[in-house]
Amino acid sequence: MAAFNKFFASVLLAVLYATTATLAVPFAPDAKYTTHRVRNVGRDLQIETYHPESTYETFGAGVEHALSKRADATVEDATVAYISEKLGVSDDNVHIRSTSFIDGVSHAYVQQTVNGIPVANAVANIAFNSENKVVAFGSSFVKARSAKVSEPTVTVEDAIKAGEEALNGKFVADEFPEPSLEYVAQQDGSLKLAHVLQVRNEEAGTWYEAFVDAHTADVISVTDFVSKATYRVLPIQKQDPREGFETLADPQDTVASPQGWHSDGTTTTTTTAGNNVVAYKGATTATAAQSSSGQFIYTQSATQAPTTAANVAAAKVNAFYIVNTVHDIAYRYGFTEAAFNFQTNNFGKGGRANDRVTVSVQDSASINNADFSTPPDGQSGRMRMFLWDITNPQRDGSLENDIIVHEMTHGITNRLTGGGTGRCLQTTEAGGMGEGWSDALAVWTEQKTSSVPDITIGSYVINDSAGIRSNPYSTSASVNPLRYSTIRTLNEVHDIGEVWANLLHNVYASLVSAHGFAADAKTNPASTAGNSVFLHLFLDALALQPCNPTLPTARDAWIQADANRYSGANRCTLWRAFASRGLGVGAANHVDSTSVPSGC
Ligand SMILES: *[C@@H]1O[C@H](CO)[C@@H](O)[C@H](O)[C@H]1NC(C)=O
Ligand SMILES: [Ca+2]
Ligand SMILES: [Zn+2]
Repeated sequence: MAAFNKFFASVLLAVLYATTATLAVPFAPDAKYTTHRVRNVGRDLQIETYHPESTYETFGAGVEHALSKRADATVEDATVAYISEKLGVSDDNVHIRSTSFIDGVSHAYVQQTVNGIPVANAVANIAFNSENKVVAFGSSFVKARSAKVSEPTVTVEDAIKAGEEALNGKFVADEFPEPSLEYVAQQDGSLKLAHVLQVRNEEAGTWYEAFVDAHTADVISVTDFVSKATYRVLPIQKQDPREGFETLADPQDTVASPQGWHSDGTTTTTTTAGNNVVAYKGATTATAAQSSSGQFIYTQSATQAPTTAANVAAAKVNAFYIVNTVHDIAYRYGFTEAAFNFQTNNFGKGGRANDRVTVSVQDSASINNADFSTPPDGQSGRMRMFLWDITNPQRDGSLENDIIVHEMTHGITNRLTGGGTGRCLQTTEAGGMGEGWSDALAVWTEQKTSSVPDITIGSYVINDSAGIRSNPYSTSASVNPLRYSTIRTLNEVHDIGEVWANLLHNVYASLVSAHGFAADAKTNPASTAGNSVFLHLFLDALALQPCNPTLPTARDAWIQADANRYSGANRCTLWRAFASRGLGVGAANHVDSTSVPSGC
């Protein structure tokens, strides 16, 4: 019944959108992509969340800050000095939430505070290059006009009850952080005081951070930790034979995982449970066991149901291998403990520990999909892989590497953007880009040579070579016609993601054309090949970009990442690639520009 209601509500919403679209303001929702997101949550509740727009400036070789001349000034001091001067706020309003250091660039992520209380949706991020100059600054600080000091009149207990009721889930006291008080900036400039607490519903697959008004007990905003992949199913067509299984010896990268994949330095397992990942079906204790000969060998049978014991084990082993491998690759390129990654033991290298990724294979909660929830640094990322019932026997998402990589990338992008809060890819446009990065990294891992073929996602699970997106990713505009301006006609995050992923596909092709391809890029970040350059800029830009980026601000972060790491050597290559699909100089509000800066 609940499912029916939900379905009905979404149909209704679709009809309303359609009606609006035929009226005088066809693209009215467009401007709101960058600051809003409308969500249907819980029982008959629709919440429109507001994120003040992030301003974003990048400074190429960098600009001085007030403490530039002071050799002993810390990143924290320099950040407070820069922001208080730049935004005309007092030092007390600038609270450093986290810092990270990635290959010569120091990042600080900042929360605006008022009366000593954080303003949840008012944040800033700043980056300093190796010469201690400011290279990027993003801010959604607000002018806090009406913030009279007020004690909450709703108790924490009542707020929990209200959040659970409204969002149809549970606050899990022994697992979730203690509720805290934060302000939520409203569009009219006022601040509302809220109890902040997490609410999860295992069956429905929801996991929210709820902002419960501390005076009215209304849920006034949510952070949605779940990135859902709602795969579109296409009519069945012919399919190429799939690539076969291989037996790999010691695939772990011991630079990224110093204790290997089965030890956290204290406990060593002989199962698909380790420092970065636990892969299981049903319960975290139901992991695939290593045989006495030290091998995880389970032969998958394509003609039998995925639920046979051997097939379940093969799925757990493959998911474990892929998530660990993505951990290791991303680690090499900057997604380390101090940059808010997912590990049980951080080996004293900073960041919050005890947050390895949990991977539930053949999760029974759903079908034909997969999802990834990214709570803040210090709480495990949660991946759920489902079966697909388009074929007979059913197919298992855990055996399609691009789906696993796509899901894991949600964890990377949600953690690196905004400094580990999990709060900074929440607007429609930023959420759409989240889907795009996930496809783009999945595609990156599958590249084998310097040729850049057209490529699809999800073709195995639906047994259709066309895959689950509307077009293959392609350098040919006739194969994939998506441009920046296409977003005007789109409402759904995966559709928006296709635009960004195809832009990145073209950026990738340009860099590989300029610098070639290295087969060892996954473990050699020192490579100068184009695929390595691409992945550096990909991760560097995530840490540099503002909270809730747009396509133009994310593009600027790529250009700045190149200035930081390669002294701008790829500036024109990047601009030309972005401009080729409408994201050139001056592209704004989903209006294309094919211009590149003078000199390019
Ligand atoms: C996949 O599609 C092909 C072509 O339509 C079909 O012959 C084959 O039986 C399908 N495989 C499964 C497992 O459904
Ligand atoms: Ca962590
Ligand atoms: Zn996704």
